[in-house]
Amino acid sequence: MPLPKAELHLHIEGTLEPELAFELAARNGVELPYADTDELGKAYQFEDLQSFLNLYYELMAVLRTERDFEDLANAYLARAAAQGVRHAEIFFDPQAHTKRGLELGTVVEGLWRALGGSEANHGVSTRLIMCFLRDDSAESAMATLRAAEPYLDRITGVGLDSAEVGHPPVKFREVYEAAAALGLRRVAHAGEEGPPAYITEALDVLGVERVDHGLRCVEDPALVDRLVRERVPLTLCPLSNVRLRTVDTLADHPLPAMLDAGLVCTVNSDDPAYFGGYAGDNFDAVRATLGLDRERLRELARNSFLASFLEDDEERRER
Ligand code: ES4
Ligand code: ZN
Repeated sequence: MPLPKAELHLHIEGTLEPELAFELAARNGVELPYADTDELGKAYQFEDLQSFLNLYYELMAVLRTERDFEDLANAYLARAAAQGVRHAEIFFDPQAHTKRGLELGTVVEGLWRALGGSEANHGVSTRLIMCFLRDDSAESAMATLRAAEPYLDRITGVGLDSAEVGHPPVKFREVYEAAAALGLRRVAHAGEEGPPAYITEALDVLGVERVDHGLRCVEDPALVDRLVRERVPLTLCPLSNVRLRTVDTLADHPLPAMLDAGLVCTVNSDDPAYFGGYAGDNFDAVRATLGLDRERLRELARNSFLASFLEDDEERRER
């Protein structure tokens, strides 16, 4: 039995497996610039975040209808459940779809067809977090927030993702203020490729409750002290860090030192179809390569529920 865990850092578009990409391409008459899954597979060698994002956005072209988003989410939920995920807080990128001409409603309704039945069908409770693309303008993010207002009964929070360097959190100050005023929870990617100062800014300017990645905090001891003191959860993604060359090898990952320092770490999969594994695979990898013992793995799983946006009574029921 895999350890029960919550997944807090998962881009639903990043769960698009090559086989499903080709199936949806055929269903929708979308032409992919790859002959088959073998040829596509060769495109999964990434240099950095941007080289991954290029493929990630390219393959999204196959997602066209509510049913596509439903199938995508159901495929993820089934895989996650098999790896012990009992609760998933799922990111999606509205602008990546609306800029291709899709309606926001197609995305949200399609995802909801799967998420609405997830507890019954997969034994996984869910929350939906919409992310703003930080390499798009703040105006576009604000327009996206406004367009999402009819769907806010289905959306728990907002996040910030895509190309980090050169797009500091402060760019989205007003958007996050407006999101908070709507009662939305707030998270943001920070300190993946960007500097530790972006983590501080996400906390102080955007008011985030969790930091996605947050890996580069280790370069700033004063920031680590603060994150420990304030018990700010970090949603780490070890296999993602290896594939995007944020760390040299998994053996070099600072997770053990971060746990020893008292940081509230969680282990997540980010974009599992691209980075070589789902949540359980990430747990297995850190156990095998970083030598984390049972107690540490249980701490990671416990942290994942404590850092989730489940209410206290729901949290007890999940475990
Ligand atoms: C992402 Cl790994 C990562 N970082 C930033 N933005 C993203 N969107 C999807 N995956
Ligand atoms: Zn991410």
